Amino acid sequence: MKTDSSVATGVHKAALPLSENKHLLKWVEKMAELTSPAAIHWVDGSQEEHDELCAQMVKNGTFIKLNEELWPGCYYARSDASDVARVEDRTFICSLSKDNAGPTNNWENPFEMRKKLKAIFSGAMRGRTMYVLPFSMGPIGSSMSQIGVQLTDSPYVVVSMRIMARIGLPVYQEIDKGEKRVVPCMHSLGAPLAPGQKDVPWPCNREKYIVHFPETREIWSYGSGYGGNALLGKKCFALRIASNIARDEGWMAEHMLILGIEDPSGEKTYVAGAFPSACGKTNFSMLIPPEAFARWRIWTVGDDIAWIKPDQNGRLRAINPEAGFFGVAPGTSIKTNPNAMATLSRNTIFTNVALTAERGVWWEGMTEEPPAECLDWQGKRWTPQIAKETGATAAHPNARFTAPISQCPSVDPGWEDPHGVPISAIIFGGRRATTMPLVYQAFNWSAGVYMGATMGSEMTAAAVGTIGKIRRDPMAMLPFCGYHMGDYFRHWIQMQRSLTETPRIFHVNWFRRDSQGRFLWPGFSENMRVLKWIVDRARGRALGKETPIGWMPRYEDIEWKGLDFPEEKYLELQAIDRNTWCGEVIGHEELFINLHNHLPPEMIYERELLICRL
Ligand code: SAT
Ligand code: MN
Repeated sequence: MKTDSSVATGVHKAALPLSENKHLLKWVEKMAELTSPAAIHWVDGSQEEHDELCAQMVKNGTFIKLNEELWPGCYYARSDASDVARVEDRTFICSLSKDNAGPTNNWENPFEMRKKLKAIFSGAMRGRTMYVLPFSMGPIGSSMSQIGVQLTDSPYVVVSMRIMARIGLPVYQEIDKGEKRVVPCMHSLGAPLAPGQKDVPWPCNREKYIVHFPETREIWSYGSGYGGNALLGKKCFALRIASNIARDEGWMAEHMLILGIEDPSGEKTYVAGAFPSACGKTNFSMLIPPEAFARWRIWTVGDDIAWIKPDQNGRLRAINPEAGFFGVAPGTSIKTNPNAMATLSRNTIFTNVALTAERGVWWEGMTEEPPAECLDWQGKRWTPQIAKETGATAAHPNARFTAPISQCPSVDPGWEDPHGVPISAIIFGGRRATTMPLVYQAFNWSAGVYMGATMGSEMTAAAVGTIGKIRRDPMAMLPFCGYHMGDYFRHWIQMQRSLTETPRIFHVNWFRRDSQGRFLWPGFSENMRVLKWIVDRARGRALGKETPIGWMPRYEDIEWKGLDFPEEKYLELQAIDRNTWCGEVIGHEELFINLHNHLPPEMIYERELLICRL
């Protein structure tokens, strides 16, 4: 093995270990033996290192540097056409017993899986550099944060993780204190290079494995360089492994945004919200209130993941373990999300969007007028005419921007508070064309857990699968819960016992359609009206009407100033049809039958009560 990194121009000594932790040094050595990289690079997280890695990727064709005048500090990448989203059918939870993974996860015997991994990782990094990438999920030093080290042969992952997490020197210091358990995250693209072999812009392998060992808190990912498959701090660690840690330690690792609502008197209320991937969590977390709410502000803490823990006073507090947004680009515009547009205007990595003639980026929905011509996400010439003829989109529907949260104009001043922010309400939501009203509130905690557990949503492009089909996605955690879903519901039910005050629980649906298929609700900024009712309810100062499914705002309970929304339309939007709902409850059954031997009895009682009320 070479003693210096292939990246090094001799400027920094990336090959020298930056930690003194014996376990870490030994593990790195062992993994290098297994994967046979040409060099080892200890990531320090510096700007110089970042610039070098980017320059190297530009040279290699992985990155195109965007026009510095238009897009300062930004880079453009196109993935392999087969590596564009999370691969749920290749994602495994290898707990010791199959029963612990439950029917909603793919399980493989951990001993068999280790054998398999050993075989495929053997020599997998040949001809490449292995990066040692230490990262902290959550502010460094916070008691709510967790530490991991990712070994990866992808420089794209290193520069992406520099945005998405806290990485580098300060994390080695945390590791060297030896106070916290470090989660080992092994990652290879599975594309070794033979001597003299020319690299491709996006190396990956057709065969993919995204593997979790919950008991030993380990992650092994093979074959993909994209998003949640490869940025292992995100879904693999912060959700699948962290959900296991959280259950054992009495807290919650959730697929939730966190936002703060500030009213004109300066009173601030934080809420957490669970929506499946690509249902507008990012837009919601950066909402700009409509004109009529001139002195209200929405503050963004996070757009994807929340770690929530009871404090000494029995109140839930939440941190966002991430430091960046990995947001869906298509549909993002000055109109739909000006805060996101400002955030991604610099120091951002764009993947699978379109490249314009002036070396800028474009995606469907970014502007009303598409560019006359551009290169699509696969590098092919694209024009509006070609789109009309072939239906080809310029950007892949799961094209993403990777941008630092600190650049978001609505970032909450407390977003890095090591103690987290207090959570007053939890919002569940899905993408539902029918059945689900705009908003309602669960009667109490266990009814709220039932509400979250039975959440359904139409599928999106965030995962490989059938787009548009409704799937039950409990708490938006179906692909992310690292253990038995029935036990997860039980954990939720039990959380109530450690709380002096439970957050109020709500369900929203921005996507209900009328009989002609048109959206009933304008969404976006106008969602502020729903949020205001939620805050007022959580603070005990708004009325609601009792219905079979929960509390609902009457027409007069919503602030309508500045929006012409007739009462009839509101009633259509909020309608609960008893017959349709009976069908809905049968849909709940489908999920519960699968989970029956682990299902907490509260779920059965809540369903029975709901049926009685209907
Ligand atoms: O899991 S990803 O990070 O690729 C995106 C998502 O599904 O939310
Ligand atoms: Mn997500």
